[in-house]
Amino acid sequence: MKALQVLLIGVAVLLCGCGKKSDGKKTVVGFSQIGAESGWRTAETKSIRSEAEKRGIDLRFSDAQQKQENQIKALRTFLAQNVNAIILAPVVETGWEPVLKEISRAKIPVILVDRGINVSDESLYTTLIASDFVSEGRMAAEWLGKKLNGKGNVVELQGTPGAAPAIDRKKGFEQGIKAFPDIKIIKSQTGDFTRAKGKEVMEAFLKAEGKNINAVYAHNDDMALGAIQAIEEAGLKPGTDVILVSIDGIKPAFEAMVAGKLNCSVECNPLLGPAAFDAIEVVLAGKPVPKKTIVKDEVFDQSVAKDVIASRNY
Ligand code: GYE
Repeated sequence: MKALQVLLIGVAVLLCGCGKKSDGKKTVVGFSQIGAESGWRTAETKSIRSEAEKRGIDLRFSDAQQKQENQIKALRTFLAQNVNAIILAPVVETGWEPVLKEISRAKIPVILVDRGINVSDESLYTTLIASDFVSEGRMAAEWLGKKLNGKGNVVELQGTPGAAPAIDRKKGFEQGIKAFPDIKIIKSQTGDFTRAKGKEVMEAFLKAEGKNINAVYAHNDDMALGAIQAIEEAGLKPGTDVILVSIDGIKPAFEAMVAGKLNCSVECNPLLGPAAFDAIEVVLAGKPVPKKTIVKDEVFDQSVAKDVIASRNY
């Protein structure tokens, strides 16, 4: 960065007083993260942490190890600490109303990132910043339908039960695949968004169905990468004998595409830090924010992987 640019940014930071409240104290934000189950999630955590640091925000980070009860505990701790705002990446869609009611009574804004929730009263959260998971599932189905020339047997590796991206990516894929009546989903099971579980479930699928399986649809890249290992260990060629499509677009997925083992990945952008803190600044300034911000995603397959891999940021 050139000296002038650095100077200008410095002046801008001083003028807007980012990260500081009017009393001169640092803005305190609690972030309840799901865990570290996937490359996507690690990238999201990094994005939120580094954006907080950049803006001089005091970030209280809590890792829930995939458990909703841990997230609820973390939210109550943030409430007791009287933080200025909360960022919540909710592991599942339901069960949030009691704790969100407590937070809402204290008038602490809640920014939902990456996953949505199911509440009867939408005023219990301030805003949601996420991708359109139904559309991601549909894009995966359209791509796969064409790749299989409209015919074949698919096995599905689902994300965490009850999680918005698992529910919606399943729904979107089922909608999209209807356009190809000769494509059947012959098995569908959760692999919990992890590589280890993806491998384990794929091993069971291969045992039961063997060469009957023409393709894998995985709700995230990590499970597809696990499935690739299982396919190789079964003596088959991933990417050729078995076609694989997944979602996220993390760097290791691009590497697998370049190696010819993964066929397609539908992007889901995890770099939500800047948008989350922009929303917090607007809300804390007393201004309105949109209820929902949808992050735009693209489809990448083997034909473009090599050209774009260097420009991938996560
Ligand atoms: O696709 C998956 C992760 O909530 C959108 O969670 C996120 C999903 C992501 O574990 O890899």
